[in-house]
Amino acid sequence: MAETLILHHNDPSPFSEKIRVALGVKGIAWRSVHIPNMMPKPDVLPLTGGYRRTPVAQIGADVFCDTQVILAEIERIGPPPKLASGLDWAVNWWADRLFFHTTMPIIFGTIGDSVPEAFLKDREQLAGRPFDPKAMKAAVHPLKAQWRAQIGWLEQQLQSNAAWLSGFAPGLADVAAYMNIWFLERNLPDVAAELLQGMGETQAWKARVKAVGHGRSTELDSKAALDIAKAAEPRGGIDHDPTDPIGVAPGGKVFVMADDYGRDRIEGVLVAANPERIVIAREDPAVGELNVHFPRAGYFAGPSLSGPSRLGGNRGVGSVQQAHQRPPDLGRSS
Ligand SMILES: N[C@@H](CCC(=O)N[C@@H](CS)C(=O)NCC(=O)O)C(=O)O
Repeated sequence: MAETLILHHNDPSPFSEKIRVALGVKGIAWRSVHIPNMMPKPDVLPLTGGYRRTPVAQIGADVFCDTQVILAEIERIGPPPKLASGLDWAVNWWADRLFFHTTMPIIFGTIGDSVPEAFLKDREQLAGRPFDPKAMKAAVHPLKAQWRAQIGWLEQQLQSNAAWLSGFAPGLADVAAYMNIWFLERNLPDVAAELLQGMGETQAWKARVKAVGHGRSTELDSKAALDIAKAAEPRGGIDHDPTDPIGVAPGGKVFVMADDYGRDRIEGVLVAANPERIVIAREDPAVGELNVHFPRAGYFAGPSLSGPSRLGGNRGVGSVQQAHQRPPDLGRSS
């Protein structure tokens, strides 16, 4: 049971769909906790220390923030073949950032008028700047051409005798690219059909990825997930790289925050930092002691400037109250 992955997700979330399909590729059993698609998220933040984005995963008392580390865990616990080969992680980065930021404004620029005000306000808080469907509307036309250009790369790869972007079996490149097509198609099926015209290999591949499914999931109540965390011990044995640029030894107090949106500052005690991930220890009355894992690409991390450097005797370090602090020196205006 300790190695069962619990996914905190919701149906419309494209990043969640990426993980659901990755679980399908590996064919592993998982537990499904449905979380709100906007704040408040009272049963998520005690696990994450303030990270609010979707999805989040949990294995016992280890919590994984961001699809990069969730995918790395799926790779670790799932059976062969490997999910990631070649430059799949770089493809995943392109799909998360560049392709997603082409897809998302096409959707919200088109349906913006019908999006509830509360959702727009939430996304404004998430982005730290206006979430402006009117500006996105103006960008829809030029972005459609850019979206199709990126689909053209998939089409070329699939024409070169490959059933999958990752090679001979479905893998990370497939689930990452698919996420964006799924997101557009779910919200704007006509636009997706228009932009996929003539992309026959991509359409056939899309059907193959869809047929992979989501693996075997069983529902779990969000409170039960908190209880599972509380009853478990954070796992050990995570490699620390003493040459890591963070320059903090395990046991030092650190912060982690996303570099793009949802830049909530998460505080904790360094467990390990390596090129793949940074793991911090936190404690919260609702869940006890946890390890919280973040990827390195796309996150700032560094020594925490204030406060004690040890977790012991300091319950609530990195607790939800600190979640919305933004260090002025690390803010990005775009
Ligand atoms: N880099 C993150 C991005 C996740 C992300 O942007 N998720 C969206 C939903 S798909 C989100 O968090 N939206 C706000 C929310 O759900 O509260 C990842 O790979 O997990």
